[in-house]
Amino acid sequence: MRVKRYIVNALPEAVSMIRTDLGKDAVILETKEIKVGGFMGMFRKKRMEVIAAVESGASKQGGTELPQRKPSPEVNAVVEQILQTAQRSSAAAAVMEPPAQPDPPVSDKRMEREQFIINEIRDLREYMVKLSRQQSDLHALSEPMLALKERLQEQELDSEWIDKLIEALSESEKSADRVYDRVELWGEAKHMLEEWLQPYNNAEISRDARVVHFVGPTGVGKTTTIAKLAAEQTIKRGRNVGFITSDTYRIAAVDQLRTYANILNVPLEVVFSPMDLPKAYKGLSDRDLILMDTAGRNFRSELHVSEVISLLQSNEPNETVLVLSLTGKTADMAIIAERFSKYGIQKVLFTKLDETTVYGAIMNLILKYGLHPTYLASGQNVPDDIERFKAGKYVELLLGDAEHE
Ligand SMILES: Nc1nc2c(ncn2[C@@H]2O[C@H](COP(=O)(O)OP(=O)(O)OP(=O)(O)O)[C@@H](O)[C@H]2O)c(=O)[nH]1
Ligand SMILES: [Mg+2]
Repeated sequence: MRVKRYIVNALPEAVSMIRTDLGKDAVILETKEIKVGGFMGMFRKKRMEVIAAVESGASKQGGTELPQRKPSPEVNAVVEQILQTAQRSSAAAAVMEPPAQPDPPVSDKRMEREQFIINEIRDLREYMVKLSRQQSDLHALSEPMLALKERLQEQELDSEWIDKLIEALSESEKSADRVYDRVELWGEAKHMLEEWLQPYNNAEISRDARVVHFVGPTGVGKTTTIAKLAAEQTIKRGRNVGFITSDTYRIAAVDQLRTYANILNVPLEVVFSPMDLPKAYKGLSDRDLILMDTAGRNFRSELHVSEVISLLQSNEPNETVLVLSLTGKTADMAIIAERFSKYGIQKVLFTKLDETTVYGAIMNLILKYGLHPTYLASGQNVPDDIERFKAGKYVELLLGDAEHE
């Protein structure tokens, strides 16, 4: 395709030049009023800038020829659309007039201006390609499929998983040779998401672990959760639980856990540094399960992460659970999950389910970092407000009600 630019007094003048230069198949892409010449911004004359193009085989005289570009087939299709639209709108202007004088030689300034126009045209092409892709995607999706996509976007599920799910559902519709209604689509989506989460379903505190460390950002509910789990493990599993806390950072943090320890009748050891750990373990040698509390810190900082990791030493079978609050931002949770997953942490526990209606972060972290969710905490009541993570129940929360979304 050849593209040329003309500066003329009026459109008919350009039309005749275009006809002469580019032939009868040329079309006008853009017309714009511009001001040229003058002195200190005054006495500038009004002129018209006309951009015209032709597919091939045009004459080479006149106008300013812009560099050739080799568009992709998709771009060609979009450009074809632009050309047709421009052809329709400029049809009225396509009258033959005697050829006028060619433009003056190209100056540096003009070259710059031309480059600017080339860039503008390229941006327009890219935008049109993007737009046409989006349009065709939207046209391809049924109303229930669009509603599902919107629901999952509201749930802040990563677009990677949304696209994957929509693609799988479209495939399923194709093989069923029909379009699902909302209830069917939600049912199928639930089935697929549960399958994705199957490897992560029903994880809990490992029965083999004798020491379980809890780490996580400030105020997410580590200490409260430890108290809930101590009650669960004592009552449901009949295990003798002991507490260690290394949270000597915050005033009254030890007292908080000590209060729970007294209520639950669980012994507590306090450690100030990794050197105190052997003594603490010795003091709890009769316990089946030791739950260790740590100080909440800003774990966006690598230094704080390595500090807390240095405290998680044990010769006994042990595991570490990352505690995250669902009231946190997904992007911030992802940074923290990434920091800790580098140290081999595989389990995560989500709190404050009761304070949000947006659940996508759970799935994002599970699928992206391979973290196994253990429990969902949903309130401040110790020991009641906690339950094991179940994929089916979680997917129901994520999808919501088919009829109401
Ligand atoms: N709504 C709600 N509140 C919770 C939940 N879990 C804990 N909390 C509350 O969150 C606040 C902080 O809880 P903590 O257990 O002290 O949190 P932490 O992670 O130990 O805090 P630091 O040790 O300071 O980092 C308290 O008011 C808890 O009652 C939950 O699942 N839902
Ligand atoms: Mg605490």
